[in-house]
Amino acid sequence: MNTIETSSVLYTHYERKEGNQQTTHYCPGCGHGVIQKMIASAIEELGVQNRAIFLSPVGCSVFSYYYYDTGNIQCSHGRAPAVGTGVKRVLPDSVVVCYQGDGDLAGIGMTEIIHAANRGEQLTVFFINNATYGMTGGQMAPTTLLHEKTLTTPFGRESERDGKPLAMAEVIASLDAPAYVRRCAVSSTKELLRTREAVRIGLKNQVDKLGFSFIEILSPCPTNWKMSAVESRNHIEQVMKQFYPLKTFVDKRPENVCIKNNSFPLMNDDELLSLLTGDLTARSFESPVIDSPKTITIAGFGGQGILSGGTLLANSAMAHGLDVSWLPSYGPEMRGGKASVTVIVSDSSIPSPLDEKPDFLLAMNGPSLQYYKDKVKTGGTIIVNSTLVDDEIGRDDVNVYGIPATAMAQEALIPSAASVVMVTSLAVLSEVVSVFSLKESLNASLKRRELLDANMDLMKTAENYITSNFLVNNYNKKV
Ligand SMILES: Cc1ncc(C[n+]2csc(CCOP(=O)(O)OP(=O)(O)O)c2C)c(N)n1
Ligand code: SF4
Repeated sequence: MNTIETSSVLYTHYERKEGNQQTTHYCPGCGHGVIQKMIASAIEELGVQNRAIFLSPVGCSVFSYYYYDTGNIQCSHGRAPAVGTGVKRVLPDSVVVCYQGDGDLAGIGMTEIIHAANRGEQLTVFFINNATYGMTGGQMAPTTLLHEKTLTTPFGRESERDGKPLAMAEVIASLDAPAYVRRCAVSSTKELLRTREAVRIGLKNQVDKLGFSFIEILSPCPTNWKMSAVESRNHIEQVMKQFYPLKTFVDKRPENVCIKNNSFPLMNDDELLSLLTGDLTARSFESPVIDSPKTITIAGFGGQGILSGGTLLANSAMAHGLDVSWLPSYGPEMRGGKASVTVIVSDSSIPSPLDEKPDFLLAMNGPSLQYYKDKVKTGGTIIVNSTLVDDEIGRDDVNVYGIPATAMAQEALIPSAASVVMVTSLAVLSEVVSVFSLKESLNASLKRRELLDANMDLMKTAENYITSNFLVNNYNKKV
């Protein structure tokens, strides 16, 4: 019988989750898991487990120390090259693995990485470029492609407003000190084999005290790209690789000729636009009357589309020309953990995104209702997902409405769209945004176009339900 064994550098049991100690916390199809396995195997092959120190970043890979049976340090956001510099100078025989995402390395940590590379520190840096802030729900990263839609660029990244994508391997290769700079991908078997080779070379360079090695790896984030695992690998092959060419930029190993390529063969806006589809034009609508800022909290568990519901609401309010803040709160898991988002909409500037007393609570499950119900302002509104919530509210100073959001979304075969039902209900019951602008915003920003019709139908169903149950000749009827 064939068995697939993991590396001995990885723990056999991950202590983090009782009852689920054999799987990592990464989403299916994520690149982090396969890359981390390659790094572990290379450490094992090089026989340096007892000298290896893994520097975990802030980002989806924050929990790497639960997986690597090596020395471990969890660094502040973006600071792995600075921490690594300190470790390496105190322990010159250690083998330091800096593992960083694009938000971590090319965003908040840009200073640290440039100076460590420029000093030629004896480090191996793995730069996982998934072109998004994965852990925080898919905001634009410095590496996000032009015209790519993200949570913070719902109509696509624009160079005039957001700058062009940062090609980090080219930037690092423009410095004199680095010993090895290469860009790889984990998008096909062929590229996986090349990446495995690059990972091994990068770590061996450190063992041989050859200098600073930088390996950028194009890596899928199916969850935030809103693609299947296969689609996200194709996206790397067909779109990302054209902007981020896979090549060795610098290789100063004695057996190799030094290759240095400072040209930037990047695509221009039009070339990129031709690769990406979608309506990029933001629309504006007549503004609803908002006499004072309104705070809406949507709360439930990960997987109910909480953050997307908040985004839809925020985009829609922006399309009305209103000022908006969007503040998510969730655990590191993308599925199952507590999740909430607070959106504030206002016709004047919003001094702070923090408001613990919402005007509207959209409670997607029982625990979130219990947690937030007493925080809702007097005169405010609570809309509950009546499929999952039948708890007593215990307040007579707020308006309460119920709608079977989960059941409706399941019936429409888009179970993760329960929040769309809730947000539509809010639009029907309040002046915060209009159902029309919700629909237009969804149309403009939905990446999975094949689900557009089902979402539109679901909104209509929710609108009809609220209108017929609560508004037609019966305004005060509540649950
Ligand atoms: C100082 C600080 N700023 C911001 C954050 C919020 N934050 C957590 S992870 C993250 C981005 C991570 O993105 P990336 O580095 O690309 O890694 P990924 O999650 O995609 O693997 C941000 C901004 C934080 N935790 N600490
Ligand atoms: S959100 Fe993206 S980067 Fe994070 S674990 Fe999931 S697929 Fe991976």
